[in-house]
Amino acid sequence: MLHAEHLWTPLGWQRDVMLGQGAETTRARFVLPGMPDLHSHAFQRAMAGLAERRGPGDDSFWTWREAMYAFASRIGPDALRAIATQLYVEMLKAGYTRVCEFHYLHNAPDGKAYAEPTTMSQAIIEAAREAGIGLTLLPVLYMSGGFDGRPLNARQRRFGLTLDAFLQMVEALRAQESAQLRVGIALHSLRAVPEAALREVLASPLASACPIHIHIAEQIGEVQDCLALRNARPVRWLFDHAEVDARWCLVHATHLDDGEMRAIAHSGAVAGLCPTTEANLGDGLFPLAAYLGAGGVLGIGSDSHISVSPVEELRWLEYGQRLATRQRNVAARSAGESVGETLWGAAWRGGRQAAGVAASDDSLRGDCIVLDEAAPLLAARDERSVIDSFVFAGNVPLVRDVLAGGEWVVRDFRHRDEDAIAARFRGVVERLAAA
Ligand code: NGQ
Ligand code: ZN
Repeated sequence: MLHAEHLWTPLGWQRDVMLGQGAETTRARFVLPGMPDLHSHAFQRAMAGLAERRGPGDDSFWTWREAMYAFASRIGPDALRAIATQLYVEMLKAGYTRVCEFHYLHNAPDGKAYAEPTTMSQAIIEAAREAGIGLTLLPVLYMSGGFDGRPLNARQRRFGLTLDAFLQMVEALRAQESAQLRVGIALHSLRAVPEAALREVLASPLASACPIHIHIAEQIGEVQDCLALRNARPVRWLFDHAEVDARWCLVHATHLDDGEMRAIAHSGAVAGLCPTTEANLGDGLFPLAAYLGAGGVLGIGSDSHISVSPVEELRWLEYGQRLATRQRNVAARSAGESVGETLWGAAWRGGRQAAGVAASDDSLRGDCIVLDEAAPLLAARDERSVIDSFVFAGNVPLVRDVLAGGEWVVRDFRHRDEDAIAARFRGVVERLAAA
């Protein structure tokens, strides 16, 4: 059991709360709800830092994507499992207690389906189970290589599924659902899912009551292509062709006009923001202040995993706005409101929604993190200041213990199996580097 002297909830601080199970009671000064990571491509963690060298011309999202495709083509199920397990341990230690895995690496490297089509999904499920992180698995539908419906290129064939194969995969995975495993669906992007397929998926009973995620309007190039071929901007087109509601998570949603921004905010859908990846890939800046002003729901994801840290995502979410507007405390809406608390609470609630799990008091108690009250940075911090110090000033790990799904997976900064998991990861990455 854990005795939390101060437990933060989106409704405010609670005093003297008992959490977790077990006979022995430990004490903690500051406890926060664990953050959901609403957007992950786990395999990309193993190439973090390997695409930061200039190529022959100007680099962009699209040149990064070529490097990513080349890397993806070498990942089989064992490598995926080892990489994802290590990543999920790192997530837990950083304060994420649940992950939405936007999973499109379905087929074998030669592009053919595995004899057991869910082989790669199974690797993700096992990784999450071994790490002890909650998983919302989002099998991805990926059918075409552009807005014009062109076929997949050689490197994209690994991602491709027919509509029937996709629905069968969702159904097979759904049979495994539990408290720690939810299965939603994802449409890779408007580029990758033709209109007719979009309509059919959304009409399927398999999509009726689960999270639905899609990459949208991340790059200006996509907005231009969509305008040219479909006569509408991507977010507008989506709202004109689908009932976008609270089941949906619009990942990135970077390039919005005012009407699109309002449409998302009023729909109750989650804007899935991934600030460190969006910065790394040169995507652009989400209109945060206007969106919060319109009552929009948001959550955060680590996406390419160039960084694995909820505080760094939130920090960059706020700092992007400060740099662009030359103002401070942009995410806080009223006098006296803390930016750190506002963002932690908003991203927790929106993240739970995007993950398809309840955001109740109860759910909070099974997924929470204990801050290191002995850290010099937290000296003389109290209920009013601790979350801002954690979010903005932590440069060393401040997450001491982590409870995920009601179990202690991190104690005293150590994950229960971190050495074996890291050794296996190292072996896989060394083999990939040597190949
Ligand atoms: C992905 N990642 O699917 O991994 C994408 C790149 C694409 C981001 N958008 C590929 N950050 O969008 O076509
Ligand atoms: Zn993504």
